[in-house]
Amino acid sequence: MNETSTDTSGARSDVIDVLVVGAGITGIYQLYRAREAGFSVQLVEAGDGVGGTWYWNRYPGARFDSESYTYGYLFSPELFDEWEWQEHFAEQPETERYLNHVVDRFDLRRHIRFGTSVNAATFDEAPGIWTVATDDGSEVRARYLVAATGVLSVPYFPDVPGREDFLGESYHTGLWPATPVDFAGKRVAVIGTGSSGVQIVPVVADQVASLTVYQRTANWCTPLNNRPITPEEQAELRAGFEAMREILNTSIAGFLHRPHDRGTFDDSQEARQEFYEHMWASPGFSKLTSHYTDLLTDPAANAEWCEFIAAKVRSIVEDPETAEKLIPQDHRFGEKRPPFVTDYYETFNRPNVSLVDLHETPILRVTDHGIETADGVQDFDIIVWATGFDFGTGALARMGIRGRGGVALADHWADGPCTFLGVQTTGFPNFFFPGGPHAAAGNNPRYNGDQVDFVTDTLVYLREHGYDTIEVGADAEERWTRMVDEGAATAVFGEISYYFGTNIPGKPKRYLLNSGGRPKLFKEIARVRNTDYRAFRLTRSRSASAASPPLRAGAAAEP
Ligand code: NA7
Repeated sequence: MNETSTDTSGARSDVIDVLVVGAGITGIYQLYRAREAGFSVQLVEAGDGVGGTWYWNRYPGARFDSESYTYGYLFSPELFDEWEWQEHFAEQPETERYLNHVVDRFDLRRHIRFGTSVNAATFDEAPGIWTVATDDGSEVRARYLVAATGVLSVPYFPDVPGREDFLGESYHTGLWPATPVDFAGKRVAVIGTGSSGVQIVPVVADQVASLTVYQRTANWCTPLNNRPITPEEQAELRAGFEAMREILNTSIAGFLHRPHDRGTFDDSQEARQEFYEHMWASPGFSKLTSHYTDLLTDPAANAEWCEFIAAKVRSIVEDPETAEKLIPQDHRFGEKRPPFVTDYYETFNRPNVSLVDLHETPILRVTDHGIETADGVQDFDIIVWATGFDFGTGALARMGIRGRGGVALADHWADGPCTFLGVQTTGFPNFFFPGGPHAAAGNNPRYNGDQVDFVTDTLVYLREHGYDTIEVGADAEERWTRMVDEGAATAVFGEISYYFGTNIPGKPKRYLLNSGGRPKLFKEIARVRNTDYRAFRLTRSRSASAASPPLRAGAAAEP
C-alpha cells in the first residue's frame, strides 16, 4: 500500500513524508494539518472506523464531560458553523458522527487505512527513515512517524482468576462491540466505578433484571448537569465563535469556565454553602476549574467541599449503609480524576441495583457463571469490565517502536516516560507522539491540537531549511521531564491515580500528564521558535538533496 511520492528531500521514492498512527481526534487533525501543509501522508487505524477513544468506548452512556463545542475542532469556522451539537455534553454516537463528518468534509478518508495495526516501527539511521510493519503483512516507509495513539487506548483487565472462563457475555467498556448489547432482563455485573463505570450504571439499570456494582474505590462524583443546547444558545455559539476560540486557545486547561477570584476561607460559612450549591449545579469540569482557588492546594478547603458532597450523597441515597459505601474515605476531591454523573447516586435507590464494596468482600475469582467474593457466588449473564486503561504510555509501549541503535521505546521508558513537550524523546529521531504522555491535563483536544500544530510547523521548518532528521536534545528533554515530575510532586495529593500509572501492576510510578499546563507548553514552543530549534539536533540525511544546508554543529546544546 506504499505510495510513490515526492519526499521532503525532493527525491521520488516509495517513502511517504508522514505516517500517522491513529484516527482519533488528534490523528485526524494531524492528517488534516500535514495534508494542508503539502506533505504526502497516510494514516493507519486499528479500528474499522474513525474516532479512536470515541470509536472503541461505545458503551451505553459514554459521553463527553468537556463541553461539546469546546472539545470539537476550532480550526475551521465553517465546520463550527455547520455542525450543531445537540447537547452540552455529547453522547458517543454524536461524537462519532461528528468525526466522520470532519473526515469526509475535508476529504481525509482516502488517506486512512482502517483495520490496520502497527506491529513494529524501526528507524533506519542512514537514510533517516521509519519502516513500519502492520498486521496485514505490509510495510510503510515514512520520513516522519507520528503516533497519535491516545492515552486511553489500551484497556486494562485485572488479573482476576477465572476471568477468561466466564461462559456468559463479558465486555470491557473500552472495547465495546459495534452491535448493541442486549441488556433486557439480564443479570448484570459492572466492575469498576471510574468515569466509565458510573456512566454505564444509570443507563442500563432500568433495562436489566439485576445490576450489581462492584466498587473498589468510591469516587467523588458530582452532577454533569447536561442538557440540550437550545436554539438561542446555538445562535450565541455561532455569533461568539471567534471570542470563544480565543479563550479556548489561550486558557490554562482548554475550558471556557471562568476561574474563581478567591479562596475558600475568604468567604463566610454561609456564603461557602451557597457557593457549593452553585458548584453542584454547574456544568462538568467547572467544579474544578471555577472552584475556590485553593481547592486543590489547601486540604481544609478540599475537605469542606468533600463534606458537602458527602451530605448530598446521604440525602440522595435512601439506604444509609449504601450511602456510606459510596462516599470516598481514602482520597480528596481531584486526587483521582473526578467523574461527572447523571442520576448515578439515584440509581442505588432502585430495587434491582446493589453495591458490593470490594474492600469488605474482595473478588476471589470469576466462575463459569458468575463472580465469587468472600461473601459467596453470584451468577450473572453479563459482566462489564469498567476497569480502566494502561494510561499514557500503554499504546506507545506496545507498538514495537525501535529508534537509533535498535533501542526499543518500551526499554527507553522502562522507568517511565521522558519527553520534550510531550512530543519527542531522545534516541527516536523523526518520531512524534502528540496527545501522548506529558501532553494534556485538562480538555485534551485543546492541548493535543497545540502539539499537532507544533509538530506540523516543525515539519514545515525542516522542509524550508533543508533538514530531514530531527531529534530532541537530552538537555531539553531532561528539563521538560523534570518540570513535569516536580510540578506533580508539589501537589498536596498522593500519587494514587492512574495519572501516575498506579493502576497497572508493575508500572513505574511517574506522572503522565503535563503538570505545567498549556502556559508552560506555549512558553516552551515559543522558546523553540525564538532559538531556531536549538533544543533539537537537526540533520540532513544522505538522501537529502545537495541544495540542503550543512549540518548544524552542536545543535543539541540548549541556549
Ligand atoms: P478508571 O477511571 O481507571 O476506573 C477504573 C475502575 O476500575 C476504578 O474504579 C478501579 O478501582 C476499578 N478497578 C481496577 N482494577 C480493579 C480490580 N482488580 N478490581 C476491582 N476494581 C478494579 O477508568 P475509566 O474507564 O472509568 O475512566 C478512564 C477515563 O475515561 C476517565 O478518567 C475519563 O478521562 C474518561 P480503583 O479506583 O483502582 O480502586
